[in-house]
Amino acid sequence: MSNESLANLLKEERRFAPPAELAAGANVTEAAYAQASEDRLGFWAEQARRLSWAVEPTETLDWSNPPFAKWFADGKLNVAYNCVDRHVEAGHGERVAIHFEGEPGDGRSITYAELKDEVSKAANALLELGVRKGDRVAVYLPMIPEAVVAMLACARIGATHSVVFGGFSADAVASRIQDADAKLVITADGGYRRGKPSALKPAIDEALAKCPEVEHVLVVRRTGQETSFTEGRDVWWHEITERQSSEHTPEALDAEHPLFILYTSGTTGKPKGILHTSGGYLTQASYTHHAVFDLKPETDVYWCTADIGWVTGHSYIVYGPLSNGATQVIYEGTPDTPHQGRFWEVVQKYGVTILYTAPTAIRTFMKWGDDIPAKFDLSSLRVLGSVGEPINPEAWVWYREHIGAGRAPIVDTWWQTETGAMMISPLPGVTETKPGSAQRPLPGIAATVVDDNGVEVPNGSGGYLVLTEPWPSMLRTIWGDDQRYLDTYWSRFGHGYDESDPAWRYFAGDGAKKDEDGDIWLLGRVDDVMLVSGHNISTTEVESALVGHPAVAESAVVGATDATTGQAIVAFVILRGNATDSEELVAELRNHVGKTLGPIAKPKQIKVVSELPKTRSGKIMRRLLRDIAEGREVGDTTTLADSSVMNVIQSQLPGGS
Ligand code: 6R9
Repeated sequence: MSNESLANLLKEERRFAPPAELAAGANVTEAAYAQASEDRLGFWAEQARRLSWAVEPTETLDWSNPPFAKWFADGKLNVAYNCVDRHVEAGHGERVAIHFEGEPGDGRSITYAELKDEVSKAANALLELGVRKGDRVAVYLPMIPEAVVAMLACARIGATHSVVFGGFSADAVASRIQDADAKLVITADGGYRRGKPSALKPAIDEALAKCPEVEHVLVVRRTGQETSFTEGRDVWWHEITERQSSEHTPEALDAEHPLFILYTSGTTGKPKGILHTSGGYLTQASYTHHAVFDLKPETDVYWCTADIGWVTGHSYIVYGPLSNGATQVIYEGTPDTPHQGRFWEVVQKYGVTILYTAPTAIRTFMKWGDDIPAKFDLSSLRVLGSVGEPINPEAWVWYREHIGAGRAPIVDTWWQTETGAMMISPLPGVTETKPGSAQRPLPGIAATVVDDNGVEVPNGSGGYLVLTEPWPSMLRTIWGDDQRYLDTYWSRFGHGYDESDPAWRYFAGDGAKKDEDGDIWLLGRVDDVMLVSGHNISTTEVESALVGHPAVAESAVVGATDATTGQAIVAFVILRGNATDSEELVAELRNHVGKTLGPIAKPKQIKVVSELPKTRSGKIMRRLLRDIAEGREVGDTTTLADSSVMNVIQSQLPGGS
């Protein structure tokens, strides 16, 4: 990273100490860092004991064939038992596991005892349909409780689930079903989005024309809309589950038994099926949820707004919270249906104490205005989380002030589908937080920043984020493609690059810097870093500078090929409600970036638009904007949350129709 842009982030001097009361009663204190650094494996062995094992592991890490790890390999457990039955057995059967809030305003609360019955019936239904341990099951559902039940039912019988986000096209679903070789699909007639039923089943019907191996489709009735049914293949979820016994004995599975495959889109190439296994994954998902959110299962009401089709939904709606016996909210729909205060209404209704959401959502709430959250009682909130992208300081401070009443600590959690669980994050009762920084590797996690040659950079410098020790919830491989696993993550630095280097280094693909205290600041995907007249400039920093101007609500920055400077910075901005597009404003924004980051970072062009192309997890697809900036036809849009957005953007640009 160039030094001029680094200097900018170093200017962020605001600091926020943890609230004294939270610190005094925190689940995890400063001592955990020292304990874990003295004996990292002993630390994880202790965290594994937070779970119930059918056979306790005696071995912690087997790293004899790096970078293929085995954690707790001689232990046996059942993940669903850990998430459901053991809480009932401990006398918490009457505790609510899920408060479901449907978009149309319907809902139901499900206790742990009820969840146990539902998961057992679904497990029995899967068995009746011929699904066996080791088979793959694709899940294509809206955000309804059945999504959680379906995943846990798979885990219970040892089937490996592959959840595909409900917004993906038939083609995207088909390629994922084929790659995982799934034998059964669980879907629904539809779900509610933006005030109306939106069909899901037609995409499955279309996809399955190309997937002859799929034997059955289980269909949940959510909307009641007209749905085509293929005799012999399709089965209604309610019909088959109703007649099942609510007794099912969970099988003890090997710690390394495959729990799920989740496809990450990646910027290029075919999606990668990230494989996660059971014991290590659950250990870290469970521990981090307990530590980073300071979860008190008796009193907290937790809400993660992610979709189940994103890794955040897997680890922090299903496995982390349920393994900890949490009470949580699951919300089906969009944040502005039927009104822009819907999230805050939900917080008030259920007394949510811990909220976990994404920077893109926070910036949208900022754009809608401070007066909207102000109408609701948000005083129950005590910890706020952020995930998915670097959070710009502007949004961080707004989140703290307007949602957290200037009191609730923010935990900015860095992790990936591949890491399975959180890796770098403040701890709410320990860390003095800095707006925009994920700060410090969690206890038991080793991460640093290296330069092009893989050498650790000194404090105050930038480079690439690497993970320097294996961790329990790490991906085990890319499904069916060990070589791609090695090439993508382990060949850029360390032993996989240079055999004389004894150390294995996981390359995360993110740019990062260390500040003077050694705290880590994430700078976005390395593929997105721009090279302008020989200077590396991170898209994140230019975007953050633009959003720092009062007229700008959101921005996305790309480097477009330029004959003179190599790459030129092109910015797409969404204005706030009270600002209008004009030449003066564009000039002012360019100057504002110049003043904040230095003249080299001034965008060559600024284009005002009303939408930005995003994945469902809120990540901007810069690749598509680069296509526009370089005048090419727009590439593959199948992983966009809303595929019509690219047409909208193009029609708003000069020469657009
Ligand atoms: C959990 C998740 C992973 C990529 C990751 C990074 C970005 C996620 C972040 C963050 C800065 C954070 N990312 N959290 N960047 N600060 N707190 O998002 O998984 O969808 O696989 O994306 O997201 O670029 O490499 P996934």
